[in-house]
Amino acid sequence: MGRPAARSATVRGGWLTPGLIDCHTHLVYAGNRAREFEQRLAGASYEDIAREGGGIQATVRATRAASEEQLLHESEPRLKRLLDEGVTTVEIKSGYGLDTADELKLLRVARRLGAANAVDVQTTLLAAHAVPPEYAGRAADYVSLVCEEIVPAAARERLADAVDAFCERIGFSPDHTRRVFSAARAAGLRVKLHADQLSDSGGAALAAEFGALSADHLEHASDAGIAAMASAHTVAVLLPGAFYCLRETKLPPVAVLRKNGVATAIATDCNPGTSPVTSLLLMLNMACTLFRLTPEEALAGVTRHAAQALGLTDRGLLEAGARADLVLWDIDEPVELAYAVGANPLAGIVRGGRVVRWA
Ligand code: DI6
Ligand code: FE
Repeated sequence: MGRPAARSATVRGGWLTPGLIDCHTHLVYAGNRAREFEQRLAGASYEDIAREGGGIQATVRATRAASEEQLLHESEPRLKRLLDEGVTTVEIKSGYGLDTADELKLLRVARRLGAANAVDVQTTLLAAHAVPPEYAGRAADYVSLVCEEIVPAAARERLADAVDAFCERIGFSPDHTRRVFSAARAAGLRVKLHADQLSDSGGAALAAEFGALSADHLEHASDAGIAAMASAHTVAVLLPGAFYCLRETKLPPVAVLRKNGVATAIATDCNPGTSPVTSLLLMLNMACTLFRLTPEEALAGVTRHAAQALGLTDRGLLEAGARADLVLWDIDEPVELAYAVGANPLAGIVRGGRVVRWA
């Protein structure tokens, strides 16, 4: 049970940060894709595996077959691992159902996870993640289903806070993405985009054109795309876990993001294929080690800028009037949060002004 922070807790030494925010996850899914890890070690690429019916489609089969209870049961341990490191707000995407009933099932599980745990869950409908097998070769028809049925249903049932799409040569084209975004706009939902992860598909500029909350991945984004994001105040979400697991060599354009003053967030991208990651602190380290962010930039990436990537203005900062979502860390200097690998210096969590964990 929570208790009022001020009365019951005496803050010893250490540092307080805002509650951490993981603004990009796909943590609700069923099944296991550890075998693909072995296939990739043996030389297969992520795209090869996807083209052969593995990858996202393998998780879609397992997720469709799972009941809502099973899905909840399989997903909750992943969420709990994030919470163990001070996450108090998490975004969860659908995208492994790919039909109306199963996409809504996934979003309902995400909402239930939020109700049952000490965390705020923001849900994102990612029905445009892959073309399901029953629409093979008919991507445009599947996009029609997404626009005419799935987006309106998710909005009507208030199950989605935003809409996302995977704009990529193995995902959806810019034209298809535009249709999905127009449907989202008609339903009154903000958009986000998986943009320019594997190739420059013009995703960053497309996200900006629709005033997206964020454009995510961005390894291959062009300078013009980044400039457009700056004008639209679209947040860049960098995902070092996927970069690392895919052994990507093309770095996201961090210098260009800085030069254009684009707010930059960091997230786990927790998913069974490209980022089986449930440690946001590890992402802080990787954002610094791999992408050369400063520890201060990385910390802003999981607090203030992550809140912005979700369109949340009431959190992510320590200031009067903000939600009292706080984490107490047993550290001497903030840089330690990004410096150490495998250490978890969490000493306490306050959520909405109530102590929910005290070591
Ligand atoms: N980009 C990603 O990194 C994940 N989805 C996406 O659009 C990968 C999802 C998976 O492989 O299951
Ligand atoms: Fe993702």
